[in-house]
Amino acid sequence: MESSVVEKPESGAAASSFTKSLLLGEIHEEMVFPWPEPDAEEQRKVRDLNAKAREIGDSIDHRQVEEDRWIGDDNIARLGEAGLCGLYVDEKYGGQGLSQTGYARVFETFAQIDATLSIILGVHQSIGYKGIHLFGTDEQKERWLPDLAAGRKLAGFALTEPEAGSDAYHVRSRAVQQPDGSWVLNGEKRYIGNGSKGDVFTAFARAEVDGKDRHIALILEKGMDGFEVGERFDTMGLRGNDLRRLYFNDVRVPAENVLGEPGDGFHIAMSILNNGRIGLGTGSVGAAKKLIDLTIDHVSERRQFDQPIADFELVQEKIGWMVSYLFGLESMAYLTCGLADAGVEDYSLESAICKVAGTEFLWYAANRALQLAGGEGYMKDHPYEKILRDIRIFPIFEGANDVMRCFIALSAMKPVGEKLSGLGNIGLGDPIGSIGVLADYAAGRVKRQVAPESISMAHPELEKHADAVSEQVRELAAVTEGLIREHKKDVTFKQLQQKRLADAISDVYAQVAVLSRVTAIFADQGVEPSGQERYIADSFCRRAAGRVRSQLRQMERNDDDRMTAIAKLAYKRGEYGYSLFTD
Ligand code: MYA
Repeated sequence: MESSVVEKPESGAAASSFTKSLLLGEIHEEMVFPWPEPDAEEQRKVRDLNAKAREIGDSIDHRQVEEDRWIGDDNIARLGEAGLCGLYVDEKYGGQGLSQTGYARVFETFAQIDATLSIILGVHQSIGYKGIHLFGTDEQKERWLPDLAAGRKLAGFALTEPEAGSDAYHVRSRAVQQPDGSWVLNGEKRYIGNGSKGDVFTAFARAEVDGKDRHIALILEKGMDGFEVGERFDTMGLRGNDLRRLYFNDVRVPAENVLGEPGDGFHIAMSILNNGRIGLGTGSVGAAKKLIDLTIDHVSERRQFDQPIADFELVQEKIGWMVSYLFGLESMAYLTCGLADAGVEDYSLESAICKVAGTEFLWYAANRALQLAGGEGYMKDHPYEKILRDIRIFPIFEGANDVMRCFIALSAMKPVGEKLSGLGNIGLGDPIGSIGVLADYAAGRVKRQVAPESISMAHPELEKHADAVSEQVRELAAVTEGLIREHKKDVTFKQLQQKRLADAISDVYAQVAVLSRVTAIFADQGVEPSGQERYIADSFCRRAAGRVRSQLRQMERNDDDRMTAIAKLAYKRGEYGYSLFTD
């Protein structure tokens, strides 16, 4: 697990992850205050790149891309020449050298242009060659990054297999080391973006390393003997995304194509995905902005019952919800970019939170935007149906949202076990085992020393919300301990409780992000002139606090047993099984 440590100045206590420390009842506010301001020079660069992206994007017929099922090699070349294929790559390799924040800000623009374009460029940079950037040797970077950054070559990310989707650990592809140090790879991948267009793929396989069954990350190149690009998938949306099967038949991979150390493959895959998931969060921010803009135009112009439909309360409520929720989402997505830019290595939970919250918000926002567009929204000559088709996969790929929720909850519980390691034999690499020890410990009623913490760095005008968040963190810590005490090791099977915990953590993190951002806005513009931001922040925090309360309450009082029993009975019947009268 990633383990960068940020020192807490006052107490000397350290946190490896802001969000993980919340379940310990700790708020390491120095990690999230002050708000991470983007660098001025980089802002100029980003504006320039965004203008080029819009110019190219406007010249592409995105419906035609659906028909052609590819954006066109000429357009890839143009995007590359404009510097849009190597956004974070070091300038010495021909890239733009953007930070995570700058990268995300350009991806917002891609998302406003078109989802297929975003995904082709996202597969390429967010995950395709990210591993080379993060883990590559100087030689590997020099060999591959210049062509990839210039768009002369495209990259892909080959993790998913027929039998290993969410359960990525259990990939079946296998690499076997040869006496000359090279590896021979066999296996099959599926749903691989840029499949037949990609020249360079980061692929993952099992491998025996030092007598242990581990994972390895390999850089594959088009044209390697035995590397076969398979059939293309026909998809609901993102129809220009070249999604393929890949087959590896005795592919000989030279030792210099191994990424990182053999054995570290799973860690490398997860690190790439942690980074990629932020991109999906900030991409969702960009796409949602476009939807809000389209919807405001429509409701302002469309008249019914003798007035613009914008004047109806039921319309205003939808727009108000979209704007305030997006402000919260944007705040937490860019706070997470700030964590990555500050060198906090473990932002795994925050990026998963952004992925889940972003992709679900975008889905509901697109659905509401289509609803407000009325009959027109359903028509193919309007943008909504394509947007809905294109974004439907977002809650599924890069970590299915339910799986991400369980990951968030279980990973957030892990530091509780780590904190107690001095008190018992707790395996820190085994969160589940740790929970068992913790349960015994909690049942033994040993008193933990958890210093109640609060937010002190928010602007005084935001004190009410800061206090509310501090209280929610205390409740989160208490509820988590209660959960573990009640279920002991079985807490790993309590997915409904994990979901509630994950959603509560997400809403606490979002409130913190909003407080940090608005504190910076107050400092910059003054409180009075920031009335609108204050109003939005106030509404967002109130609603988020309400959701946290509701999740925590449902942990005590719910009908989970009934719901799971109804499902099991339905499985037994093998069908719904009821009708007014039989056919
Ligand atoms: S690419 C394919 C995406 N696939 C996935 O995301 C797979 C999902 N599965 C997983 O993430 C893992 O298997 C889970 C863990 C989470 C389920 N960071 O025992 P474990 C460590 C760091 O819990 P499992 C695609 O879709 C963990 O601590 N470490 O593992 C294309 C432990 O380490 P240690 C992590 O139960 C999309 C070890 O691993 C992480 O098997 C294209 C084992 O952990 C982590 N996150 O499952 C998108 N997780 O032993 C393009 C686990 O040391 C987008 N670990 O304690 C472009 C954007 C464009 C935007 C456009 C908008 C319009």
